[in-house]
Amino acid sequence: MDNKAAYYSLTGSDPELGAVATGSHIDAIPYSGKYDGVVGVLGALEAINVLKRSGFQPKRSLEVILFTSEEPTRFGISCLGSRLLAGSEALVNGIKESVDDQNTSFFDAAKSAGYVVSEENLSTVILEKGSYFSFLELHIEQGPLLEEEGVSIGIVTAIAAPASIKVEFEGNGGHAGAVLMPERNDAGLAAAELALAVEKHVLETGSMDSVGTVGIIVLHPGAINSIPSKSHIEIDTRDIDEKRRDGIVEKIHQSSIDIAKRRGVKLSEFRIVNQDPPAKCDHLIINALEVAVRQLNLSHKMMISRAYHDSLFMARVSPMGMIFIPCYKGYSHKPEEYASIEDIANGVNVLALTLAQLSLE
Ligand code: HGY
Ligand code: MN
Ligand code: MN
Ligand code: MN
Repeated sequence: MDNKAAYYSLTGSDPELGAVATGSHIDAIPYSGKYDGVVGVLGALEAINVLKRSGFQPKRSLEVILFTSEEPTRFGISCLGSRLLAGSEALVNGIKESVDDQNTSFFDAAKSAGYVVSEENLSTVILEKGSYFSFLELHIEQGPLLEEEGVSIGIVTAIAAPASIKVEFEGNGGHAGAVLMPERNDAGLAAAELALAVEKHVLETGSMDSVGTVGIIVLHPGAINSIPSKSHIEIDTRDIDEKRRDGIVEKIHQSSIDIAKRRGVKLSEFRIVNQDPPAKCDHLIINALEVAVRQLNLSHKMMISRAYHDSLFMARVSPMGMIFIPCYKGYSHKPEEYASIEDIANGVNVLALTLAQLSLE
């Protein structure tokens, strides 16, 4: 695999063999923390440095990948870089229209960050299946279990299936004083009702693994004394069970149609931005991780990842594994996010030992 996707590497004695890669992302959602993703990028660099400093000679090359735009907040789709690497032709086409909230296109943003990419050559980013022998990502848990149970390392067995939906309602709007209640078709109330419907459909599954969030509701014109004539809602729903998650998406769609009808508003958009399958972690990598945690005498537990990661898409290119470390009260996607230097060091040591094992396979 040539180095265009790898910014840092340790060449193997047999560089023709599929490399072992590791990495994560450094972008973050607004008003959030400093550890989500970054631990997996700096940790990858340090793990390879540790192996270099120790004079370790891998058979398979080791590569670090820094994925762009893992968070959906800038260009409207999650894991943009790893999706492209994993071969999403739909994204190759869709990304051409994408602009951020400063009206900067993806290509302009990529060029200003030094990437040499254009509409013509974007497809060349796509990796052949099997381009890597394995891919491994170190990440904070973004949940409370490891800290609560006093466990040092999480060995991830599977990553939950995420879906995101954009909905728009339109009504007549009008004067907040002069339009009497029976005359109204309030797009804002339609959005509010849909948000509660999302919660209802998620809870209805009866499974703790089903989650749903309405993180964005925008009302137009956004004046206290004007009835919303437009509402824009963004919904995130996930489950480790894909079928159950798809059932939630279907019910949300049906509720959008029913609410629009009942309230006399127009459902002007119902767009599923992504509806991804879950991913299973590879047994060879899980076993290598268990060997590493035992060698380091670290407590560990098998667990699923409720957050999605670039690994969810790298699993489409090569066998994948993830290492979790505890984070303070499980906080993430908020400024209080924190991981201790000891926990990060544990994660990097497990990563280095596992990369070394896999590179000798
Ligand atoms: O939302 C997620 O699961 C990830 O942290 N971006
Ligand atoms: Mn995140
Ligand atoms: Mn992340
Ligand atoms: Mn075990």
